[in-house]
Amino acid sequence: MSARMRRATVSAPPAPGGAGILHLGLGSFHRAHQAVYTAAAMRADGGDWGIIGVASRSRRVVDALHAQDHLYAVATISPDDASLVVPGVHTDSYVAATDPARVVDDLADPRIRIATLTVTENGYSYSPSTQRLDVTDPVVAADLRGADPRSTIGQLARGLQRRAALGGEPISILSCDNLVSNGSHTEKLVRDFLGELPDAEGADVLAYLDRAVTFPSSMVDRIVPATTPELVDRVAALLGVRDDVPVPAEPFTMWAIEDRFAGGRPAWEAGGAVFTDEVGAYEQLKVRLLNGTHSLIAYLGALRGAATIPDAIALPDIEAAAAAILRQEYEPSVTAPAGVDIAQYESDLFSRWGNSALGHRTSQVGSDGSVKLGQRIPGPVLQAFERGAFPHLIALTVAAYLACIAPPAGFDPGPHAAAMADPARERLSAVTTRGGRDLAARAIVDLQLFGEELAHRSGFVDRVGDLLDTIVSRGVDHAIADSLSASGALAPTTP
Ligand code: CS2
Repeated sequence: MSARMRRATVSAPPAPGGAGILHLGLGSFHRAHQAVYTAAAMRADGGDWGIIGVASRSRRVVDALHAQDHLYAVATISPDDASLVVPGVHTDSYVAATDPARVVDDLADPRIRIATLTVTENGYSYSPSTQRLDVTDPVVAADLRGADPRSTIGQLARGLQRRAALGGEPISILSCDNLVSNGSHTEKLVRDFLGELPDAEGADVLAYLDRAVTFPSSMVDRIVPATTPELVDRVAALLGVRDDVPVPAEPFTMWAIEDRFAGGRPAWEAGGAVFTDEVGAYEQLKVRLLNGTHSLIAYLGALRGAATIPDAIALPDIEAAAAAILRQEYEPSVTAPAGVDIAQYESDLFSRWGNSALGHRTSQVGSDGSVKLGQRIPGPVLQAFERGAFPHLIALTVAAYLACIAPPAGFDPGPHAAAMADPARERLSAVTTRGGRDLAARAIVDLQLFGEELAHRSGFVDRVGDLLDTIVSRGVDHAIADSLSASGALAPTTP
């Protein structure tokens, strides 16, 4: 982070009107995105839309927020500017793991009219192979048996069940995670949960859902790296008080939301949110062009020793691979929403990834690939085959992912890959393979990490395996050059 912090804007003290929103997933992204839009909405239009923030397990942010009257700073950072805002919209916070019953109580409280979610792709207990709620997950199974719920879907379902019993006030559940059709996805999983309950328990709630609960979809976008000790010091110097949990974020921010709110909503448009019927198109654009390419940059970058996304995209062959995947493999798979200029969107992406002041780590973007890639790649792969094209760069993304998360014996993917967390790491590492094709088959065919349809594309599976072998035996730069030349894209000239 190089730019000097210049301005601080502190908004009014926390939500004087009280809380109308319960937010599950009190991480950095929520605090730099939805909270900022909500502060703008309340400044413009008032309303009792304060937010009760629920962290899933960690006490760190909750303890700090309690000690700081729920005030914290968002630092907007670019190479030539940096500024602070203090949203001041949280009225309370707690940890779901230590207070699971309270989540149910809050969801049933008629003052709460929206529940928002940023629980990551991994937080939905979705099984790509059965395409429904993963009822074999022990946490979900315990929630179904009636324990205080600990899975997000269990919390929502049990909260809605209680709310139905207490009078059935309208509420909306708004997913803000990078999932295609995140609203209907969440609704389906909640209905799966309720459908597993004995008839007498489930039926009334399902009728309540039909009558008074909506699940709007939304597309969220803002690059939010993890907080560093350096940021904490810089924010303290500017504010003159210590904030233990400031959040760094890029200047760009976007939120496209379907306007279907059962119990009202804040005037989020005051913060620049777009209310639109085209959320699906926004989501596809973002999840494929931004997130899909982001994954490619993160895995290739980590294998090349790059700690951050800007370091990775500064390498000419990774930049060429990013341009090729964007233009040849992701762009043909999307339809731009009205008013969005794809060429401009793509050129903005390169500046956003290149924001060297942010320090967004390859290990952060590369984490949880087994769940993230399932949102980002299967649609574009299948669409490429329909067009008669072969998605070489998407195959390279998966090969690089496997090289990072399940490195074959004797291959060291380096420290940035080792720092990537992934729920499938153990399942993938446990396989003894005779080579890349075996490992690719294990991930794509046996575990169906990326859904059922890709499992039948043996040409794709084999190509992933072969690229993985190339990474291991000849190096990632050879695999990049091979994919670029196979896709007909020009490889950069090496000095
Ligand atoms: C990233 C996203 O970690 C990742 O997988 O692609 O978190 C990305 O930074 C955000 O979606 C940007 O809105």
